[in-house]
Amino acid sequence: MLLLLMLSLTLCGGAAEPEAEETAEETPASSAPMGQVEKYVIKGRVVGLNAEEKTAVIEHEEIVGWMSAMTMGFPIRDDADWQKLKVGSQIEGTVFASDDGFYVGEIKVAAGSE
Ligand SMILES: [Cu+2]
Repeated sequence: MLLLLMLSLTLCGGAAEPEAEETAEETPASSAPMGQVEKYVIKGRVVGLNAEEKTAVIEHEEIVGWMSAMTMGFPIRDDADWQKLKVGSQIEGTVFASDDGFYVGEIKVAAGSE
């Protein structure tokens, strides 16, 4: 004998969530060439360095227009930039983002955290 107990829970209250006012993202009418590079200001602290990959793990503040605050790895292309970095460095730089990926350049290390 088989006893099937079906418990159906419906948690749908039907109350519509207030819709967040969305600011429509306006894409410039096809005037942007492919492979366009976007630039964003990044501020944060270096919490890890991977010399093999030449990536820095940066605990970054919100990158306005791109992403919220988090800790993540960023490729560093410039040797001059790379040599400035130490774990613990407080940095400010520019994220260059394109269809090919992203990297951090134009790095400035805050005085006292070199
Ligand atoms: Cu991030």
